[in-house]
Amino acid sequence: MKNFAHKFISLFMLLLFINGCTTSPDVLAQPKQGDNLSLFNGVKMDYEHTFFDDFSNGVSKEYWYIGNQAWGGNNGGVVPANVNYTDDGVLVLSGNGKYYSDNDIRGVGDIKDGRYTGAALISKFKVRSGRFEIKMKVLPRQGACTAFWTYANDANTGANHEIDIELPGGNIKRPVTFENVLNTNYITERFKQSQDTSVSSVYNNGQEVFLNDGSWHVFGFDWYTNPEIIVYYVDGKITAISDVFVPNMESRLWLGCWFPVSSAFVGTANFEKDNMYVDYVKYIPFLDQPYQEFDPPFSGYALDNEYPTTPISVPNINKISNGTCENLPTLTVENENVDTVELYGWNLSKKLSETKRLDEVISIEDGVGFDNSKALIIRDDGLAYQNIDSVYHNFKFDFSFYAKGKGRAIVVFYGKTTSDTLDMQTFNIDNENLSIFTKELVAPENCQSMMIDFDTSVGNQLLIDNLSLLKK
Ligand SMILES: [Ca+2]
Ligand SMILES: [Ca+2]
Repeated sequence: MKNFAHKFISLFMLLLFINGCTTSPDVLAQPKQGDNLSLFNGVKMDYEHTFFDDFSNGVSKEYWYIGNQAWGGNNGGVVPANVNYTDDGVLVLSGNGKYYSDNDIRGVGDIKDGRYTGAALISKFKVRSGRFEIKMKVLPRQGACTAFWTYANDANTGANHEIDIELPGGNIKRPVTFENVLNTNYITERFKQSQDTSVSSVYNNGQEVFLNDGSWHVFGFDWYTNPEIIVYYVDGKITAISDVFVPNMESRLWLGCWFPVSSAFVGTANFEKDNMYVDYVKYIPFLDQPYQEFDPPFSGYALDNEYPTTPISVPNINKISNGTCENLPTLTVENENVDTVELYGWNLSKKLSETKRLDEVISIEDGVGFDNSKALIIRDDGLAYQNIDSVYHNFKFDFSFYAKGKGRAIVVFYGKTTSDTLDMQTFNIDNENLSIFTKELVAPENCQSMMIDFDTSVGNQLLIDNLSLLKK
């Protein structure tokens, strides 16, 4: 607690002395994890200088730079092509994962083919002590870091003043999970405090919270410099408090999603494409809080003609990667010893009993699928499956696919590991013409991930195409 308790007691005595017994005790109470957010210690908001952007006019050139730069290595950076907005005022920031294959986005990091590219906005204005808030839907898959942060880096002094909200959590208290949020504040890259909080645990009634549930959540922090304290919150509940390594330099405000591939600190991006959505960003400075004047140096941003100019509609993201099979290349393997190939999200494999080469029991063929497009064909003891991470209790999906021939689709829901099977559902397929199969799926209690698996049997063949798993 450093000397905070000490300062607090002196201040308390002083206020008692000044105000007698009229001071409301909850103003003086030190904030605690799980408390409702309230202003601390009588600090006042500078409402006159409130910043609020609900993105109803798209992405403002007056307020925001659009990031066009990379950091962290082994990724494609953040690029303007991944920034969009809807006509009802939602900022759409896209992330392209490990299985991205559309070839229409170029990376600006050391990976250039569009994989591991995210999106970020950076404030043109400077911020300091105050309340910072964002209402958003996080990018709901592992491997992409959804973040909201203040940042000021002075290469001359080594100062790195930064306050971060990052998702998913689980960086410290493994596993990586959207049940947790990570809150970190820095004054240099080394001097920092990170707190990894299970959000359910801050609710007294023990309600489950999965921050990638597709609902809007409000994330933020109150940054005080006198006394030095940061109060982080989610949906009005305090998730973490820090009174060490509290920044005081003027900073810029950042928001976005990016791919920390080399550190894998938010897991692996085993998906094709997904989005983060932002309803609004709000910043209200605090009055009478000290700060150090600073001009955060900045480079690597979009040109004016790279800002989005036409709204898009909110896409319903297919959790299955390359479900249309259109970008899958022809499968060829060197010899019969190759038993699994990972192809843009598809794990193409064969049972132990199968002695044929993998490319004899699995093929990708043109002209045979939906509307004469490409499809995946499984023969004999071949099998094809995909894993989908971050699927939690009561998540509902519309699952559908086209199939022809004889075989099975099996949906498996897993707990903490893939040896912990919670529920399994089987679709039996036996039809000569391409037919659609649909079902609503609901994730059971304790669920963490799911698998969709297709197989057939010796002497038989199963064709599949247009697979889709849409979260409801
Ligand atoms: Ca909005
Ligand atoms: Ca197809």
